[in-house]
Amino acid sequence: MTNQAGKLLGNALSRFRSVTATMALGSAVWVMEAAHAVNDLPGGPAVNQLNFAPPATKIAEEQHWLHWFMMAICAVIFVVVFGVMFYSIVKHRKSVGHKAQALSEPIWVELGWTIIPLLIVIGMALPATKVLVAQKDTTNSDLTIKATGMQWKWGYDYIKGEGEGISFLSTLDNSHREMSNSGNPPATDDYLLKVDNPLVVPVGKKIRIITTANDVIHAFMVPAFGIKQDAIPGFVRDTWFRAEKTGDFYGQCAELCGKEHAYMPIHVKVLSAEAYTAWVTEQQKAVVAAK
Ligand SMILES: [Cu+2]
Repeated sequence: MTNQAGKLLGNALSRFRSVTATMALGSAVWVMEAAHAVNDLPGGPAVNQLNFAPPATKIAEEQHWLHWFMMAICAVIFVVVFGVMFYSIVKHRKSVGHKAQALSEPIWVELGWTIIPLLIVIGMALPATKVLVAQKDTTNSDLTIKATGMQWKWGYDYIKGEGEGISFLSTLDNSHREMSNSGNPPATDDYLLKVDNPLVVPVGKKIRIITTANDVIHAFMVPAFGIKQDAIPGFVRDTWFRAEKTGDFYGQCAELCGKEHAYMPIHVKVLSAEAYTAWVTEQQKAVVAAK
């Protein structure tokens, strides 16, 4: 009986060992494959990305600056406050003979710990408010485009400016849908970010994006432009960007909107002024041909 139990235990152990070995090998292969096959996507996510997306607008640049500015202030406060605290705790501990002192709440301490944090908060709020106000200023745009969130695609209507009247839907590219459905997608740089019709805009122009939705709340987000605006059914919200360089920039719906929330990417193609004019002409020709 004991012999049998020992045998069973031995079998179980060796099976466990081979399963863990296979798992370790499998994950090592997976990590290596991923590291070799997926590359950074310019204008989109990068492999092992830790920081924000490289900025493509002035606003996004200022957001980065603010982020690191605040981070530095918080880090300094953290080190100073905890440094003084732990120094005091260790240096003046009871076991080395220190006794608690009765304090009469000196006024200079109270003033100090009220005024200094107040100044720090003001110092942080001023530059933040400046950027926030600039972010919300959608006046004097060169181009106005309405982005309508739908389960699960985006509709773009060029409302004002060059290209007025152009209107199309932008959905996930079918090949990416198939990759996702397969349950084992191959390593792809722009996985689930490829669309049939990207949003096309000219470089260096102020683009106002009006957001709304047809069904549930979605959100229009393009990290490289530093924009993220809810698209709410029955409401109109707006945001703006001025791309500093041409290229492809990627974003996604940023408000959980249902089972295919991950399948409504945003691809913005920023073209030179001439290329944009050519694109507009081509689009308008297509509209005339369709009539
Ligand atoms: Cu959505």
